[in-house]
Amino acid sequence: MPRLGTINPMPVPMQAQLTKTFLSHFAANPLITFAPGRINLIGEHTDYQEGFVFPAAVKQGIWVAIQKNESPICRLVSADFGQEFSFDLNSLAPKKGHWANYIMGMCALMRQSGYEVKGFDMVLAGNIPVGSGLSSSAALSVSVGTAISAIFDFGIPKKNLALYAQKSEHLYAGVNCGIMDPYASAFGVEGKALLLDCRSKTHREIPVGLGDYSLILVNSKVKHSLADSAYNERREACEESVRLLKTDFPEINTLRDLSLSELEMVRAILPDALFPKAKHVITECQRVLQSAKALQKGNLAYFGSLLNASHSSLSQDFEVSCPELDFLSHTAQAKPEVLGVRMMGGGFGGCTLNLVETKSIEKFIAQIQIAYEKQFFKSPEFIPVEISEGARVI
Ligand code: GAF
Repeated sequence: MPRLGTINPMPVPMQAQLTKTFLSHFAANPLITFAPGRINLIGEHTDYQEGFVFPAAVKQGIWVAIQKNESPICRLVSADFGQEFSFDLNSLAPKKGHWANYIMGMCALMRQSGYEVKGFDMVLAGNIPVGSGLSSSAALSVSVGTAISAIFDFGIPKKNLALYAQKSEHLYAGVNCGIMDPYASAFGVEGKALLLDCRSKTHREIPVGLGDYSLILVNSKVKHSLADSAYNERREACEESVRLLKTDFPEINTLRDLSLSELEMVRAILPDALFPKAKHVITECQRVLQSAKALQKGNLAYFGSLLNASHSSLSQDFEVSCPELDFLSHTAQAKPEVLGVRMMGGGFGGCTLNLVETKSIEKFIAQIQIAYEKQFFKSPEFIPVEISEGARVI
């Protein structure tokens, strides 16, 4: 079995723990894979409208240990949950809310594409902070896909793994997500963000040079229970706008195909609830392209202002923020050592992404912590961002 070179090996305690857990449940040494979570510099709720996004892989992620077991049964152990689960490859059906759905979904999608997935034993472990919105589900699916492809020598291209992970999330978890998260997990590059065109599904790597500034995530530690259904509703709202706008613009396929001035020309076509959401998608796509240019020119002040504008648009026009994220953004935006802040990911909880002067980070952490605790009676979590490599066999 070819094993790819070791890049950024997983922390030894994690690797040792995974191998130990594997050996205590199954015989023989497993093959190990890793796939990271992701941040998104800018470009939210644009991927499912075939727009632009600007994500990057992070150092935290999901490890998978796997071996074949010459049967139709897949036996799983989650080291984090201390749980076991098994399923038969001949009767794959989602089990509401279960973590094993992501593994079953990947198997189902691979088999539908003609790959003869057979039984395996698998142990899973991860270090993505819970509820942070760093996309642990995409990391899980991509790590599992990488592992299955490697032990059965399928050689599945990364793009296909990302597409299976997206489809698996639709069919097995009920979230009609876009391609961004699994794509970033699969293709991530150390020190670079991916300027991804979600229509062509191709990307350009853009170095993230931040000079005297650093990126830090502030985890609000909230996840609102209706987040998944609200996400699907936002996607449907965009699709409804496209259906209505096609009367005047028959050539458009998604909101990405429209400029803001075109949208404003036909404002009356859209109900009041839909217009600001369509406006968000169109302006956010522009902000992504402007951000990539700003980063390439080293214009961090402008990049920061685009982050702030993205937050306002997500909060006021797209309505996917929440009081905790608005508070964290507004409090941080008011600080002179902060160039820009916005909520990150699907919304309704998770993290803000902050561009902060490196030498002032300790002060920033102390002040945000006090302010957040005073307002919400809970502590936020601060997560430094290290832009890292994508999925790999270890
Ligand atoms: C979630 C989804 F999974 C992504 O596809 C994307 O739409 C994001 O929310 C919002 O930008 O992470």
